[in-house]
Amino acid sequence: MCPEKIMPDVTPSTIASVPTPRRGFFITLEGGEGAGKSTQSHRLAQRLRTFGLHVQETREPGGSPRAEALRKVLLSGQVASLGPAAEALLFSAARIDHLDQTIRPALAGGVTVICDRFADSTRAYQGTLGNVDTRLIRAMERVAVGTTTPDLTLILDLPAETGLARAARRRTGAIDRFEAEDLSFHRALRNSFLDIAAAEPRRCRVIDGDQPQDDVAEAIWHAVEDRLLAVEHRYALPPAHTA
Ligand code: Z5A
Repeated sequence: MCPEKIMPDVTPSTIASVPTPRRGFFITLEGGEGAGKSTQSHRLAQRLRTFGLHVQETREPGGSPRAEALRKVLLSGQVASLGPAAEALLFSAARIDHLDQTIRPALAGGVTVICDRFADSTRAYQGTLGNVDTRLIRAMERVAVGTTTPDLTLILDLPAETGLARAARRRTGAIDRFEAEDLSFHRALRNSFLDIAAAEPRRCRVIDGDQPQDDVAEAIWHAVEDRLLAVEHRYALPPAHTA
C-alpha cells in the first residue's frame, strides 16, 4: 500500500508540520542470512522519510569508521580461531563505538535510526550458536548497549534454505565467515531469533520474510505504525493515523 492510501488526507503542508520527535525512534532488523534485512531497512527508511521524519540507516557490525574496520576483521574469519567469546567481545567493541559515534547522537537529535542487525545477533550467533554463556552475553550487552535498547525489533523469519539460496544468488565475492556454516547452523539460528521474539514480545515483531518484497514491506509498515502509536505522542502523526 502506498503512503497516500494510508494517509489520504496528507498534503505537503501536513507532512511539513509533523514535529521532530524529542528522541528518535530506534528500530532494528534481525534474522538469518538473506532474510531481506538490508532491502527492508532501506524501504522502511524511504517510507518514513515521506512522512517528514529524519532517518539514519546504519548496520552492524559497522556503522562508524572504527566499527567498519572491525567488521572487516570479523567477517574475514580471522577472529574465528579465537572462539565465539572473543568474537562476541569484538562485536561488542564495535557496538560501543557505533552507539557512541552514530546511534546515540542521532537519537538525541530526534533522528529515527534503522539498524540492520544489533545486539540480538550477538545473542543468537555467539550466544546460542556459539555456546557463549548467556550471563556473559548479557553482561557485554549491558556494557555496550546500556539503556539504548531498540524501541522495535523486526525479526524477518524464513526457512534457512530460502535465505541461503537468496544470498548465494546475490553473491559476487568470497563467502564470509558465517555464510560458510552448514544448514543445521542456519536452522538453529532461525529458532534462536524466534526464541528471542517469544521472550520479548513487546519489543519484537516476527515478520514473515518468505513472501514478495512488497508484502514484507507492508507487514513491516503495520508493525511500525503500531509501535509509533504505542510509543505515545512523540510522533504527533496526523489524524488519519491516530483515529
Ligand atoms: N554477526 C554476528 O555474528 N554477531 C553480531 O553481533 C552481529 C553480526 C551484529 C554480518 O554479515 C554477519 O555478522 C552476519 C551475522 C554476523 N552473518 N552472516 N552471514 P552481513 O551484514 O554481510 O550479512 P547479513 O546481515 O546476513 O545480511 P545479508 O546476507 O545481506 O542478508 P539480508 O540483508 O537479510 O538480505 P538482503 O541483502 O536484503 O537480500 C538478500 C537477497 O535477497 C538480495 O538479492 C535481495 O534482492 C533478495 N531479496 C530480499 N527480499 C526478498 C524477497 N522478499 N523475496 C525474494 N528475494 C528477496
